[in-house]
Amino acid sequence: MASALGLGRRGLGNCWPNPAVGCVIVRDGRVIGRGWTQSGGRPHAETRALAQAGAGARGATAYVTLEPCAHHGETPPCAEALIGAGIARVVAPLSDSDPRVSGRGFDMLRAAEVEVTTGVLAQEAACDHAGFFLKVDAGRPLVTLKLAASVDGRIATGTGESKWITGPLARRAVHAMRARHDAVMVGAGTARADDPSLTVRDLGINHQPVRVVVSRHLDLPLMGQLARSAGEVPLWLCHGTGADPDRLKAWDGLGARLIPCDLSGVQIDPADLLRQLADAGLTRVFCEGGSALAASLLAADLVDELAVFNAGLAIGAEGLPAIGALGLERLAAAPRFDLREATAIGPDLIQRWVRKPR
Ligand code: AOF
Ligand code: ZN
Repeated sequence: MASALGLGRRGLGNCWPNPAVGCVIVRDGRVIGRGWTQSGGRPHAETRALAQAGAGARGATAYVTLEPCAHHGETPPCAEALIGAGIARVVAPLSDSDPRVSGRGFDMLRAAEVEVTTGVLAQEAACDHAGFFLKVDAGRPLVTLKLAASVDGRIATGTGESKWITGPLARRAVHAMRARHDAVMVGAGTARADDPSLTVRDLGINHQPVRVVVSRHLDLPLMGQLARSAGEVPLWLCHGTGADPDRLKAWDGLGARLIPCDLSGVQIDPADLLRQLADAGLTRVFCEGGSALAASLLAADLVDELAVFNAGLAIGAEGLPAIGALGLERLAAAPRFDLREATAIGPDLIQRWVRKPR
């Protein structure tokens, strides 16, 4: 199962709207088939592993990281394919919460006298499928908030200088993180200040996450990196209702997808923003700031994980804070996270924090 989970993770960031499932088929102690959910979500993991295993699948055990599907979608049900291939036993950690599946895959297998074992490495699998489960169960994607800051949590000097706080190795790690998410998201302030391209580069990875820019008024430079690449790498602009029609038209002409979102007060409602992104199929969103968008997501308690990079320099109170005002009065109201990992990366420190169970 650990090996199947490893394979499944290869699909993270590349198989949305589907979960990144892995499958290993074993017979007489030998691996005879391996598969994972392919780009765009199909073929499913089991299809690939069964194709490799061929006739050897008869009597074999399939380790799958999620309940095999039971529905006729664009492909026939994987449970049916496993039965048809003569698989004797299926080991799967969790049932699939997609209402078209949810227990029916296991039922189909048991009805065909395939032995079913569940629960193996269920926590690990739940973690890998967290984005997919959130999309199905809560109607929003998993949100990882990245903060790359000085030791005192600043992302730029008072005059706006921000390049570079962290070193090249940390920035490379950011690119690898982008690749494991369906989308990279920033606020309009960051898009204007940094003119980022928000692509994955120099890692030998071919797929690109969707770029999402949140901009109430759509006041983004029409000559920048995002505009220049809008025809090649997907660019989704989440704007407030009432954005200037000329700007909407210009971005539409450049190939951007326009997503109108509700407002809450003066800003885009973060809950509506995430609902729209999940409706569009996203399961994992990597938010790279800036401080206003980070604060709006944190204040609404919509951040599941933090990827914090700290560099060994102090910027001081006149610098721009990584997280804007949260309007907190009491510590008890602060969103809290558990530390999962802290590692030195070149001269910097990288930490992974996961939202405490509520
Ligand atoms: C599996 N193996 O590798 C994946 C599964 O739209 P479809 O027909 O591709 O079905 C999508 C659903 O299939 C998805 O919502 C989830 O329930 C399941 N994903 N199932 O047996 C896989 N990726
Ligand atoms: Zn399937």
